[in-house]
Amino acid sequence: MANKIVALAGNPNSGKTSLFNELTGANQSVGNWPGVTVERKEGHYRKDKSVIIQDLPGIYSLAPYTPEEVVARNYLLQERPDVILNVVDGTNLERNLYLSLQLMDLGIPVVVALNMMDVLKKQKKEINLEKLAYGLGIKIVGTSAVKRQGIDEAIETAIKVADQPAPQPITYDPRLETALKEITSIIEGKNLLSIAGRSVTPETERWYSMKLFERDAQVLADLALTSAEKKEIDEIVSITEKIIGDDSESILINERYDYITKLVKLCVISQEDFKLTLS
Ligand code: BGO
Repeated sequence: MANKIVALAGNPNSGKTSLFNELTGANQSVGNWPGVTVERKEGHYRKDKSVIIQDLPGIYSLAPYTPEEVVARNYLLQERPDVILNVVDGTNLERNLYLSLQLMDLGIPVVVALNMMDVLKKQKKEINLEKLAYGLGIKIVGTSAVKRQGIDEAIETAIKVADQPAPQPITYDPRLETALKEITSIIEGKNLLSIAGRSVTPETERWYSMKLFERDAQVLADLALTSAEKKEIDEIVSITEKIIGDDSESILINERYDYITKLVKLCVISQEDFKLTLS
């Protein structure tokens, strides 16, 4: 059976290193990502050596602004691991889920390891994992990396999910969705200049459409588009900006945060809230 590649992705301080160490034990190698001084760690799952775990740098977003974001994003786009195990700090849910929503748009299966469950317990907070999983449309496993809880379940869930289709992306404001569909119809099947022999596929077209909507210069340069096609995309983006009344990057940021805020309200119960409703 071929090796499975699990990429560990998450915000800085979400507990990714702790989880990686627990998963791999001594089976790890450390180097640098090509061209940058960002540490690269890879290892094998200690219970199944055919599973390769690729630790990605801690990031808040898949924008191409910091060296860490560039490394993580290029790896996910070019290497396309079998599954992403997204480590989420449960005590900082909104900020962490912002990355999760972006990872879900890549067309790669995703599982969330909802970490710091022990801290949440101390804070007398509870997250309804079933509701959260339902709201995101992906599997979620509660973990505590320092207490060594839930770690094997998280990776084993990821290994199973690796053979399943990628998650259905969250759908946003219909005006944004219409723009994304229009961009998709222009770019489907287009060749990617950065990866020989690869093109925009049904799995990746949403990601590329979203990035073009954000006017991501790297993606624009990567797609073999004619100047007429580029102009058409620019018009779609400009019209949508006018209709919604915001710039395209902010439209996407706000849509993601609105979705997350509503979801978190439904899923997080604090004992303080419970006392308030009783009094
Ligand atoms: C320090 N529970 C708790 N309670 N802590 C956790 C958990 C968890 O589930 N997971 C991780 N941590 P990284 P990134 C530290 O280092 O794995 C802690 O950036 C300290 N250090 O132990 O490094 C973990 O790789 C001194 O905490 O995260 C670490 O994603 C005092 O969260 C921190 C207190 O974990 C970040 C904590 C000298």
